[in-house]
Amino acid sequence: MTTATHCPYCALQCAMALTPTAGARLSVEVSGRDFPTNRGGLCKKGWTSAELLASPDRLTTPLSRGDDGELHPIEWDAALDRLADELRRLRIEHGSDAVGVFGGGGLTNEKAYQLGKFARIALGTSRIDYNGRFCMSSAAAAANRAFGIDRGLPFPLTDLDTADTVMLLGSNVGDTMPPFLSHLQSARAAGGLIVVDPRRSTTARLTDEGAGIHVQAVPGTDLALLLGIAHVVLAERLHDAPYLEERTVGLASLRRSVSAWWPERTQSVTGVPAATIRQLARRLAAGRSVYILTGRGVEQHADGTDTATAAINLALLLGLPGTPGNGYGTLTGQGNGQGGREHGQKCDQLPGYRKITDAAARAHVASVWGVAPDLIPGPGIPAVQLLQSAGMPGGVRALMVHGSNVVVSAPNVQTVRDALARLDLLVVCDFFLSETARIADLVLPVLQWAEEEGTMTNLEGRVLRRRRAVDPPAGARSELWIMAELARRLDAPGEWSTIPAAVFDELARASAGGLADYSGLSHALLDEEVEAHWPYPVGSTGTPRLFQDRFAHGDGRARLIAVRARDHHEVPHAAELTLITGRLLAHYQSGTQTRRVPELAAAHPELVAQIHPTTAKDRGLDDGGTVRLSNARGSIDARVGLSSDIRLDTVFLPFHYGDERSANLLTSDALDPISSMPEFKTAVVRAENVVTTAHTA
Ligand SMILES: Nc1nc2c(c(=O)[nH]1)N[C@H]1C(S)=C(S)[C@@H](COP(=O)(O)OP(=O)(O)OC[C@H]3O[C@@H](n4cnc5c(=O)[nH]c(N)nc54)[C@H](O)[C@@H]3O)O[C@H]1N2
Ligand SMILES: Nc1nc2c(c(=O)[nH]1)N[C@H]1C(S)=C(S)[C@@H](COP(=O)(O)OP(=O)(O)OC[C@H]3O[C@@H](n4cnc5c(=O)[nH]c(N)nc54)[C@H](O)[C@@H]3O)O[C@H]1N2
Ligand code: SF4
Ligand SMILES: [Mo]
Repeated sequence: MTTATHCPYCALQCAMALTPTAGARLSVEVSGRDFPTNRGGLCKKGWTSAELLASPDRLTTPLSRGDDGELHPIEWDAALDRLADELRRLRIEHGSDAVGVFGGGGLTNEKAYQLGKFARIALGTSRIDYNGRFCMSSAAAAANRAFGIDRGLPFPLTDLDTADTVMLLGSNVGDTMPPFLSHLQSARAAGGLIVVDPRRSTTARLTDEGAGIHVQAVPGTDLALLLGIAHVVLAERLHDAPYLEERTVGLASLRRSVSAWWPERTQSVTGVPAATIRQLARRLAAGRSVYILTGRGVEQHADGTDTATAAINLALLLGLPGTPGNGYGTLTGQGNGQGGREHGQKCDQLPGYRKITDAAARAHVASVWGVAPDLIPGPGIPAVQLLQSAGMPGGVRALMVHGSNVVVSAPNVQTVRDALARLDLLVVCDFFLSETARIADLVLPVLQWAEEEGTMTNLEGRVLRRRRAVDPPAGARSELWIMAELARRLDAPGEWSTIPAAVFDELARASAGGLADYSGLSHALLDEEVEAHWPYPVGSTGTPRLFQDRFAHGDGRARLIAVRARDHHEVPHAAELTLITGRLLAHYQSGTQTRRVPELAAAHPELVAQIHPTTAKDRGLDDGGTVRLSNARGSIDARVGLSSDIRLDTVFLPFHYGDERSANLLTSDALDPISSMPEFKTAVVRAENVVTTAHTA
């Protein structure tokens, strides 16, 4: 029997069908399934996703570090007893906040919800955060302050299908969500695809031959660019005055904040010609159906929230949000990057996208959990600080990791590796021995996507069913079961169901009345394949489009928020380069899954630094040779990949490799003051030739 489900990887959540293959090496075969986001298409990560179900690397028993320093198999009961004892001891000796939890945007809604609840009332800790901090936090913070709500795309993706102008800021969907490209055809045909990226990326190349404009700005100057475009919009009276009057507040201060960003000044900061800046403003204003979309390229900066805010300001000046056929959005990344940020994994949030500091929210959630509101701890600390606090006075002494490979993907990663080494106890739940699992004291093997039931919320805020198609290997356990078993051993209050549909029902009740209201949904309803965009309160049929009548602030109006371009923490001098980091088509995130798929590993077997031929020549670097990239934080050797698609002052590394090939050895942990997003996208590095025979032999 064929099972209808969705891809395990990114937020596009392409629909797929899994068909059992009797006797074959793989237990199921993948085919694309028609669905609005992917129209039957899949990228090669999706096509090959089932390979990992039968991977020889699969963990099938808990592993515990012995006195010899090695990981050894251990029975489940013994593992959980030992873990519960340790957690209890740490709590008694050092207080509840000595135990931390690190979640992931790949977890189903059910697991993300249960993890937030587990941290707060089974462990009693405030110290929970998750890898979405590295991903969606700046865009979320910007949307919350401008619109009063954060749903990545406040409209269905198919709305783009008739657009004549789409501006992609720091997003390379051509590699990161290939089936997305079908939604850009209309804008390309109208000559209106605008891509802002320091690289001529796969997506930027789609602007060739009259299909649009590639804006190859200096990395990290997007905020200035957006202020410059807004300046032209106002100076040339291209703004939508009636919309601004009726639907927004803050125009006067916004006007002042962009007044000094005339095109020539903007050019001097961004490297974008003044004429192009004027052309962009005019094109955006002239479009009939216009969308502005941001990706990690502009958000993963120490000024990411202000940059996303500047993009929203521009969209508001043009009257896009909430106007039919127009819009602003951010492209959520992980499979459940949207749902993962709504149900309580964030250090300051409770389910339903509620604030943990809001007394009424606490009372509501406490009543669903069956505890007194006082039992729910206050706000914790965001991801980077949480990780770096490990083993420090007042920091966590134990950490439970569910769905992240932090020793590869966290910024300035050597500090995180050092911090985790100081822990009394590191527990990693995973299905592979990721780089983080490798250094754990206890590894608990969990289920993969096609082995469990659940729900995911895609980049459009659409809630989807993930379905079980194969039996898990004996020895692996569901995370709901692990949490229930630990909760029982810790004498935790409340109910701890192991049935995903039941946990969903509880989540739905906990979310009722919140911004992300799922209360009208259930697994049974979702099984009917209804189009379920949240908010979906009881009695409604969901909300495909937000903001049509009002924004989510009390007065119904959006906020224009004046933001300022700041100097960067690090500026390249003389021969230094700006390192930017990002993704390749064939690999996913820290690479722990995709590096285990032979076809994907073969596509990018080693770390390659993309560098301009002229830049390389100046440094004596040859194509295929080895470059050493270094700064005060670390040093990496990479294969040289010459390409005139990148700026002369910039070098690009993917972050999909572990250990000494981790791009994050070089990235900065400078944080955005509002979102706590780290500066993943720009770091200053030196680049030198390394004479080695290893690569060339
Ligand atoms: N193949 C693949 N697909 C994925 C993922 C994956 O790991 N692999 N991960 C998923 C996840 S979690 C996410 S968050 C999304 C991310 O999806 P994207 O946001 O598309 O991914 P990135 O490659 O991180 O960054 C996009 C682009 O930003 C550019 N960039 C870097 N610095 C700057 C800058 O200062 N300004 C501007 N304007 N651009 C800059 C890079 O050159 C890059 O082309 O992808 C999802 N899809
Ligand atoms: N330099 C640089 N660094 C970056 C970025 C960048 O652009 N540049 N991007 C950042 C972004 S946007 C993101 S989202 C992060 C992602 O980086 P990570 O958080 O490291 O993400 P993954 O590599 O997907 O790690 C997920 C881990 O959880 C496991 N896993 C998958 N599903 C489940 C599950 O259901 N339960 C459990 N327990 N485990 C599961 C996988 O096997 C894997 O080991 O990286 C960030 N780091
Ligand atoms: S685009 Fe994303 S969801 Fe679609 S097949 Fe590829 S990884 Fe899976
Ligand atoms: Mo992400």
